[in-house]
Amino acid sequence: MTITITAFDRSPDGGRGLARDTRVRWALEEVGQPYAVRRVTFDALKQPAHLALNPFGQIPTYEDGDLVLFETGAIILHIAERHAGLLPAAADARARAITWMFAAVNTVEPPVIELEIARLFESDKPWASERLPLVEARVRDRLGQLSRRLGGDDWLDGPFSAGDLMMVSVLLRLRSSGLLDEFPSLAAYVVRGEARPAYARAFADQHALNTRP
Ligand code: GTB
Repeated sequence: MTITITAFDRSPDGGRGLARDTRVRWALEEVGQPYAVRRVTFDALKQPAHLALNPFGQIPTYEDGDLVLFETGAIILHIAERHAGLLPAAADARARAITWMFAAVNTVEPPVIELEIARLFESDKPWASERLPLVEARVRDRLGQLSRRLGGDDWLDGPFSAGDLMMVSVLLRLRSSGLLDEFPSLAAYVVRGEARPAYARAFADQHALNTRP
């Protein structure tokens, strides 16, 4: 049975890899699982056929036979649990890697999204110049905490894991803000993630889709 994921018919980022299908592609590439991509327009996202897959009308979704999943955290955990390569075998190390997955989506990504919203959608508001520094400060707090934990290590807890895949994916969303460069060890961590052949393949595939004529 072929795994099928959904992605934007055309991502608004023009192929910069910021839409969340990229992290699922990356996980599938890491574990060597082939997959198909079904493109979904913004209109189709909110139609019954897609809402049956994801009640929130979003991409990405994941289908494998009768199994339908949404939420990238759940999708990547599922992939990592079923295929070798993204989670350590030892129970405690595995639990810690999963902890980092949750930390990425629950603790680091929320202020990152707040910053995107402040920059992209609120910059014309009369209170924007007061709010933006507050949001940036919350992102800096998280980056400082994360960089202190990473220290001089390559990855968050031993070998590369699904926790790193998720954390790097979240941090990539910050690159255009310049904030990541204030934390050189995190900037280097992200570059290490991007240098993985599986990431390069995932990025190239979504880029080809989003830059096609
Ligand atoms: N919590 C969910 C998950 O992790 O799967 C969030 C899924 C989600 O936010 N999906 C977005 C979506 O479908 C695409 S990734 N949005 C359409 C909608 O809600 O109607 C977020 C995203 C979108 C676009 C860019 N970009 O163009 O730069 C970056 C990130």
